[in-house]
Amino acid sequence: MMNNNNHLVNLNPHLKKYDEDTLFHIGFSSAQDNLPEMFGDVKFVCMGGTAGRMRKYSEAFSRELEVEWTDYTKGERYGIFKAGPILCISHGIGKPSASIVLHEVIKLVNYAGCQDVVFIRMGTCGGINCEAGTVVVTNKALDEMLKPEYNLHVLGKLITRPTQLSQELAEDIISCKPSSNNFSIIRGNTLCTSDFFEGQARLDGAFCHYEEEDKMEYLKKVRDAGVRNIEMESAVVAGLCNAAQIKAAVVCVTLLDRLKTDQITLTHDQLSNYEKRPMDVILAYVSKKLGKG
Ligand code: DUR
Repeated sequence: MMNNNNHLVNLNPHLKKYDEDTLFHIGFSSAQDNLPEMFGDVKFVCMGGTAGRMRKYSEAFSRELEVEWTDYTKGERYGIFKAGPILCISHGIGKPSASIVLHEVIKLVNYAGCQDVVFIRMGTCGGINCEAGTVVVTNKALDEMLKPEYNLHVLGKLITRPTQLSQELAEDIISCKPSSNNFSIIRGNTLCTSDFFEGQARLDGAFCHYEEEDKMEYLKKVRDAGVRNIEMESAVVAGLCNAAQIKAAVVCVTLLDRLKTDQITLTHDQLSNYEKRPMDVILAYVSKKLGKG
């Protein structure tokens, strides 16, 4: 029988009709896996692009917080790791990939009966008017028209979900200074696009019908809307967590300043150093929340 632990408000009423819900892309079943036992203690769901990075983050959480580590990865789509009360899951690149895993993870935490869970995207991004390596905590995710909306076609109609993130959680995160505090942490809006090249006004894609001036004109408009970084998943995290009334945050490190360049030319060492920064920030936050700070 299906776990009777549904507690999140606003979730799909049809779910009650299923004796078994197969979470196909992450490889769990509400009837065959004891989700409350496996995941009932989860308080933080951390998400980022690649399985390899989420594995590293989960290993660091486990080491630093001295909590048990488990690799729950089943298939090849998404990596899933647990470090005590922290679930680390990869979401791939872009809104469709992030949306699929978020639907399943929101149902997972619901079936597991997780209480007061927060979702945090820890990612990479392009910066606007800030030095590479800056960590940006998102206020709201904006679409390409600079609206704070996540739009999706459903039954042939466009539906809109708001993408304002929790101010309280963002402030809480920013107030926890990581031990390796040799970088800036700023707040700003995040432009969330459906493409890395033309969608982010790059001049170096396989196709480009606009000029440098057009690119700069758009990026300046973006900057004037309070945008400090550009990535491809924040709107889904914000939109779906708002719909589920789950508190969420987006914490991303900039890999370049898009007002200066388009190509990411960091060395392997620079990249892994920058990629550790969202981790340092969230480790400080989680440590404080768990009373280990
Ligand atoms: N990303 C961007 N734009 C950048 C740098 C990083 O979208 O300029 C993020 C989002 C996406 C992945 O998941 O990293 C693309 O490299």
